Amino acid sequence: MRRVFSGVQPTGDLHLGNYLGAIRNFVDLQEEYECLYCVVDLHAITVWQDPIKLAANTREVAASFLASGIDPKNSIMFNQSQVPAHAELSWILSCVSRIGWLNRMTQFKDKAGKNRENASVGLYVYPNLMAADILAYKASHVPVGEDQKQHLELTRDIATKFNNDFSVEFFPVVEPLILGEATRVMSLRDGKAKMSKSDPSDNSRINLTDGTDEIVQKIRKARTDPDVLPGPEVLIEGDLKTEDQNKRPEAFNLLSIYSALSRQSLEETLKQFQGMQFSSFKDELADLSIAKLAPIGEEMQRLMADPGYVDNILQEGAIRANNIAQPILKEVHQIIGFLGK
Ligand code: AQP
Repeated sequence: MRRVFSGVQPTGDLHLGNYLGAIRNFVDLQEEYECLYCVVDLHAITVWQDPIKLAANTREVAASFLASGIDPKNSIMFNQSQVPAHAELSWILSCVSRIGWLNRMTQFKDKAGKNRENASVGLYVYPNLMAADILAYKASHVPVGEDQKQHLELTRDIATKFNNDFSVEFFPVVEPLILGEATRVMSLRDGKAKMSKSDPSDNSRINLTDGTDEIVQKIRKARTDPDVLPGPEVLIEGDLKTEDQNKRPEAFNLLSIYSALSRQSLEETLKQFQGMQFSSFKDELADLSIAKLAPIGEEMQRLMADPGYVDNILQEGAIRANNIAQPILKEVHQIIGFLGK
């Protein structure tokens, strides 16, 4: 069975990183796999969310799925809290997962920061819930950005331990799908920091709902360096040499974004712009970004103005998702030895 599961948190300000690292790949995979795409609201509340904004952000993520090209008749689109199997299986998997494993998760360290003692327990066990999201559907493939790779490795460890503990071949060992030329889009203000919703600077990211002027301004203001654009000599077997990457992180971030948006290899982009000044390249990047993103932003605005339509799609998706997850959860109960029908 080739089944895809992935999710996006409704934490506001969806950005180009979410699009290139995840949502655009969701669209591409629809033809080949049975796909479930989830607005992971249970994950969102691991840090405080204003209830009114959470509901609006949930619709925004759903609108971004639809506007990017997810077909809700074909793929299953829903919000996580509407399918109880996620929370239930998460508890069971929390009893399989080990504290030592969670202690190694870098995202918790980054998000909890120095205030670790005051972070929610939910933030700490977030990866167990993510494992439950995937395994509740026995998904075989998970498209994500590179930042989620470690959590997926944990999902594999949890699935393997469950199978070993109960001497079954029940959960699949999932494969991450980290696709495209921009699997880790970096901040426009700092080429060493991930483009992120929670960055306080709006200029650090291109939001999917940004208009043409905002896109142009943010790209013009994006941090660069004084040198002209490099050529393909910075590649070794198609990959960027680490020393070059470390020397000019902002330059390569913009070049990777261009490659991903134009669906061409980094090598082709380097050949195209070799020796050019950044000011001219930024004009090209702005034009391309507007051509690719503005129609999505406009369609998102249109959909968000019709919450009833979006809510219906999510509700229907939740029924279909529940129909897949419930029998799997029932089997899990039997394997564990829980009494019941
Ligand atoms: N910068 C990025 N480059 C490539 N992919 C990215 N993703 C996130 N940021 C980038 C991918 O988007 C999907 C959904 O992410 P999420 O919203 O569920 O969680 P996140 O990774 O925590 O996203 P943010 O923007 O960094 O949010 P905050 O600031 O709230 O932590 C995932 O597949 C992710 O890999």
